[in-house]
Amino acid sequence: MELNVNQFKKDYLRRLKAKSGRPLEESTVWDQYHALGSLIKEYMTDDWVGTSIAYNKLDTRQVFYFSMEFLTGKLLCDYMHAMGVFEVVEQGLTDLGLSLETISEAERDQGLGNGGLGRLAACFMDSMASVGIPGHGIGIRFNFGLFEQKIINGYQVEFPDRWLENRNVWEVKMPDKAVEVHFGGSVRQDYIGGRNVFFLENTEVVMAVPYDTPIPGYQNGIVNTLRLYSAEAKTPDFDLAGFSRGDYNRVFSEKYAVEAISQVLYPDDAYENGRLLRLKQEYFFVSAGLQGIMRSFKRSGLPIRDFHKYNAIHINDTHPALAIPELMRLLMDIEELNWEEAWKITTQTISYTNHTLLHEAMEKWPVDVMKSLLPRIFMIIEEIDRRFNQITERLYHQVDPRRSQQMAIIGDGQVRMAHLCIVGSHSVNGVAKLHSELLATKELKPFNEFYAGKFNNKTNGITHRRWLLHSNPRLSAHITEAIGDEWIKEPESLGRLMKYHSDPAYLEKLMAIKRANKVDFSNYLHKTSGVSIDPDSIYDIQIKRLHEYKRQTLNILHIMSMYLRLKEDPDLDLIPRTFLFGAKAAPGYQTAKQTIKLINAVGDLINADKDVNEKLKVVFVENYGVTVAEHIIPSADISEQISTASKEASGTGNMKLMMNGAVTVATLDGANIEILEAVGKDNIFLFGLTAEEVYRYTENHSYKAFEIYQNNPLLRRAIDMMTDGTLNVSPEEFYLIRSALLDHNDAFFVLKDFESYANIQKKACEAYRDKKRWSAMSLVNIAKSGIFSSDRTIRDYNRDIWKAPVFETLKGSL
Ligand code: 8GP
Repeated sequence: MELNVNQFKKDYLRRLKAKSGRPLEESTVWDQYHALGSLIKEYMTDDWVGTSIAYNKLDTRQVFYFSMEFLTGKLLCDYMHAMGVFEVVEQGLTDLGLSLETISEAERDQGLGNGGLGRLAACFMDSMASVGIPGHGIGIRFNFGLFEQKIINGYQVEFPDRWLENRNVWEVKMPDKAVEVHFGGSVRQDYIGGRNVFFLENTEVVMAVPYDTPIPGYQNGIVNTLRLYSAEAKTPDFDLAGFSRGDYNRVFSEKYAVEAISQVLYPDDAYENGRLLRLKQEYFFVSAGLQGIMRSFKRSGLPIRDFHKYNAIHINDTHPALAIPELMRLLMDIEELNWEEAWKITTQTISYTNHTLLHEAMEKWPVDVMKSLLPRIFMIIEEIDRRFNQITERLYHQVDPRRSQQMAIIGDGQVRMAHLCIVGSHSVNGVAKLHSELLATKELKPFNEFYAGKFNNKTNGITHRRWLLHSNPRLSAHITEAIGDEWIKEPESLGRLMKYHSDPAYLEKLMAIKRANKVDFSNYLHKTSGVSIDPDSIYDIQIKRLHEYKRQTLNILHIMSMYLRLKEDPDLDLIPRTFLFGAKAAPGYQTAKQTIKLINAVGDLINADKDVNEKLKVVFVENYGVTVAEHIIPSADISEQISTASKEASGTGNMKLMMNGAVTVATLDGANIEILEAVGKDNIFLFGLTAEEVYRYTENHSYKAFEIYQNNPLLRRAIDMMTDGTLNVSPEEFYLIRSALLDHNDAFFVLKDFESYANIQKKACEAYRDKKRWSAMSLVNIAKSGIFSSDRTIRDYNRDIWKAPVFETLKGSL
C-alpha cells in the first residue's frame, strides 16, 4: 500500500490517543503496540473485505485448511512486510522517539500449536495468501495455547499460556456467523417421502463463535482468513433464574463445561491423547467449519451437487477426520442427497495429510465413546466401514483373508481415524519423500495397493518471509544486494547466490553477518536469562520438541563424552563450542522430562568446571517457541537433525536452519534426505543407520544395545555418569533414560549410532576450522534452500490436489 512517513505518524498518534486515552508521552509499551496493531489491521481492511467479495463474485474454488493447531507466533512485523510498510513505519516510530523492536516485543506469541504440524499450518497460511490461492484456515481459538515452560532447578515446570489476557488485536469476532454444534443425544429414524430421515434429539448444544484473523499475502493485495472457533454456552449469559434461586454451582458448571471445549490445547506432540474432551474439540471445530462453508456456499445459489467443484477441504493429520462423516451428514440429513451422491461429493472435496509413522501417534477412538458422544456421526462411520469392507472382502477373501480386517475402519472396538481419512478422501500425502515412500510401501501398503494413485508426496516447506526476510534482516540485505529482491517472491532464485560460491569478499561478509547475529543472540540470551555465551564459539543447535525419537539423548551423551575426554586431556585441541538446546516436553512424558533435567545437570557440571568451560558450554534455552526460534536460528552454525532414521516424517527446523546458513549434522531421515540432494554430500554431515537398516534391525530383533554399552568404554562411562555421582543428582534421577537405553534395548538406536555421530562431529569441527570452506558450505545451504519454501509446497498441493485458481492480485476484479 502507499503510505508515507508523515501520514503514518499522523494516523498513529491519533490512533494511540483514541485507543489508550493518553498522549504519547504517558503511553505504555502495551498501548503503543495495541495502537500500532490496530492501525496496521485497519490498513489491511479494504483488501481483506475486497478479497472476500472478489472470491464470492468470481465463484472461485476455495481451499479450507482444517487444522487443530496453528502455531502462528507474532504477527505485527510479518504483516508490515506483507503490506510493504515496514520501513515507513519503522522510520515513523523512530521519528516519534519510539522503537519498533520494543513495541513488537509487547505482542504475545499466538502459540496455538505443539510443534511441526502446527507451525506448518501457519507457514501454509502465509504461502497460500502470498502465492495467490484462495485458501483459509479453520481451527480452534484456544484460550490457553501451549504451556509456558520455566526451568526451575533444572526441571521443566509448566505454566498456563495466557495469550489472550490483554486481548488479541488481530481478531474480529463474528457473532452473526456463530453456528450450533450438537453432542450426545439420540438418533430418531423416520421414513418420509420414500427415504430414511434421521433426526438428532436431546442433544447438548454448544455455540461455535468464529473469530477471524486476516492473512495478508506478500504485497499482492490479497488477504485470506484464518477462522478460529470459540465455544460458548447457548444462552448468551447464564441461567439467570437458576442463579437467582442460589443455584450458583450448577449454573456455572454448565457454562464452564461448554466453554472447556476451546479452553486449552492438548500439549502432546506426535502422541495420541485419547481423552473425551479432545474428541469433543475435534468434532466441534470440524462441524462448525463445515456448517460455515455450507452456509456461504448455499448463499451463492450454486447447486449443492457442485459443492466439490467450489470447495477443497484439506485435513491436517487425523484430528479433523470427522469432517468426512460430518460432511456426509450435512449432505444427506440436511441437503437430502442420497448416500452415493453425498459420498462422491465428500471424497472429491476432502484430502488428507499424514504427519507421522509413529504408532503411538495414530488416533483411535473407542467405539462406545464415539457412539455416545456423536451417535449420528458414528452411524455414518459404521456405514462407510460396512461398504468398504464389502469391497475388500470380495477382493481379498481368497488371497489374504486377514487383509480386509486389517484395512477396516472399525476394528478391535476402535475407530481408526487414519483409515477413515484414507477411505474418505481423494488424496493422501506424506510430508517428505522418504516418509511418503514408507507410508506407501510399509505402514499403509494395503491401502496404496487398493487405491492406485491416491498416495502422493508433498515435501514440507517453511515461509522464507518469516524465517529469513523478517528474522534475519542482515542476511536478507546481503542476499538482495547480490541478486536483487526477486527471491522474496520467487525463493528458488536464491540459487543465483551460487555464483558467489568462490567469491572471498562475499563469503567474508557472510561470515561477518553470522558473527553479528551470534552477538545479537548472545545479548538476547543474556537479557532474557542472564546466561553469557561466547560468539566466537561454534553455536551448535538442537531446537525441537523433546522426544526420544529426536534423540536429544544422543546429543547430550556425546557432550558428556567430550567432557570426559577433556577432563583426561585438558589440552585437547577443540574449537570452543556452545551447545544450545530448546525443547518442550509433553507434561506427562516422563522420559522426555528427565532428558531436560539431564541436559541441565550436564550444563551445570560443565559450565562450572574451569578445566573444560573455555571449550564447552551447554545451555538450555527456556520456553522454546516461534519467537525464541526467530532469535536463535540466524545465529546457528551447526543444525542438529539427528532423529532415528524413519522416525521423523519431515522436520521443518532443518529447513529454517539451512536457509540461515547453518550446516546440518544429519541422519538420513525425513527431509534431511532432500536437503542432502539439494546441497550435495560435501555440504552436509551425514551419519548413522539408514531407514532400511532400522527396519531390518527392528524386524529381525538382531540389535543388542547392551553389547555396545559393554564394548565402547567412552560411551559406557558417559552413560554411567548419569548414576555414578558425577552429576549433582540422586542415582535414580535418570532411571527412565538409562533403562530405555539398556533394559529395553534402546528402541531409537542411540547407542548404535553413537560412534558414527562422534566421528561426524569431529569432521564438522575440522571443517569449521577452515573458514573458507565453512563459509562456502554455508552459502551453498542458503542458495539451495529455495525449494524448501512453503510457497513451493503450496504450489505443489494446489497443482496436484486442490486445483484452485491462482491470482497474481485481486486488484481490478471488483
Ligand atoms: C510432525 C512431524 O513429526 C515432523 O517431522 C513434520 O515436519 C511435521 O509434523 C510437519 O509435517 N508431526 C506431528 O507433529 C504429529 O504427527 N503430530 C500429531 C498428529 C500426531
